[in-house]
Amino acid sequence: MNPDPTTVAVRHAAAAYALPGPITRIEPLPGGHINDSFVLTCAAADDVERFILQRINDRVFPRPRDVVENIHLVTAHIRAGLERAGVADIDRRVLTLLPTRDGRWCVRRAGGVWRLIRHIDNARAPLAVTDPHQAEQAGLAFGAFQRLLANYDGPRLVETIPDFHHTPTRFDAFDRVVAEDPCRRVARTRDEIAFLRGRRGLASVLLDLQRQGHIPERIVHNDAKISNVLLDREREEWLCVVDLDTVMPGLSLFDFGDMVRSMTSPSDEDETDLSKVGLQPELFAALARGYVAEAGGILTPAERKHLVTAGKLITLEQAVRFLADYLAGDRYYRITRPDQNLDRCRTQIRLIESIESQEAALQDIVAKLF
Ligand code: GN1
Ligand code: MG
Repeated sequence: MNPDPTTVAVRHAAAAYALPGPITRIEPLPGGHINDSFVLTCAAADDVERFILQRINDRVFPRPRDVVENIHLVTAHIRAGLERAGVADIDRRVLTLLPTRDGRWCVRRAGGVWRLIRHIDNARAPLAVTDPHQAEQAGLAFGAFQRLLANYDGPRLVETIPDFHHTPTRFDAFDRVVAEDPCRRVARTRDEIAFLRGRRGLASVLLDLQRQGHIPERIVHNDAKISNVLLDREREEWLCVVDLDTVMPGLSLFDFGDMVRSMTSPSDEDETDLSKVGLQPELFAALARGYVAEAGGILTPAERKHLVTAGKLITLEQAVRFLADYLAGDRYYRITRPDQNLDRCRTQIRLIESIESQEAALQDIVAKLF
């Protein structure tokens, strides 16, 4: 039997690396919307070793070399900080990007650009938050990530996707696709379009604060969702954050906002039963507690003040992005069923409504943390 083309491509890319032994298993790693990821199991001296080999989507990241260079700079800085702090088990507390045989951070093979990282065993990344403990752990993980990078002093990271969290620009792109309506989907999404446009005033709030000098540029993750947090499988405690593709200069509030978006409703991003979607104050409180415990010390007064606003804003931005992609014909986010991007947009809208209806109570929760 001939191996399928994907297996051939994976093996071809893997051959660029000095693995400890022959590959005994290749499994796709599900979850992401953008890249293709595979878990490789290799025979090693007396056991097996696992790795994650990923093909970077170069429609989304046109300069994959910049992506891996950013990841190298950031993980090396975090590793050094953990070493100085005497943290145990460092290989489980930060990703390890592995070089090719000729010392590069990625390799072009089989029509794609690939990179390899060490797999962290006995860990899992939840798809949705189920209880406050998990929300707190995720807050700690991303808070620590920001704290460890606050004293980064290397070369400025490349903006691999310019204006990634520039919400007004996202709205402009959305307007263009609504006007064009290439798939004739506007008529059936009038309500969603009106909802999002009604909140356009929110789009520039954080960027205005940055322009006025109230919130600083930092190095942030930019995709701070629950499925990018690794928890130890037995202890259910945070280990590190993963998926560092979009680590770039940005605002701390982009990450906190994405956490609110993805960690305060115990539902999947594409849930179709909207009665299951809504911000639960206990999850929000646990998330904010964890985040502030790690990152509180680096936050400016304006960053502290806008934590709730950030949640609403990043959820709005994500709704705009999902709906824009739905209207464009699902060209950016991978889908596994029709209307999935519309469903994703609807969960975000439901969440915005839920945040709006509880805003004062959420502000009280935050105020008590400082
Ligand atoms: C995308 O591929 P994935 O799932 O890590 C997206 C994020 C979105 C997220 C929504 C490069 O991330 O911005 O917030 O989906 N990444 C990119 O789930 O666009
Ligand atoms: Mg991502």
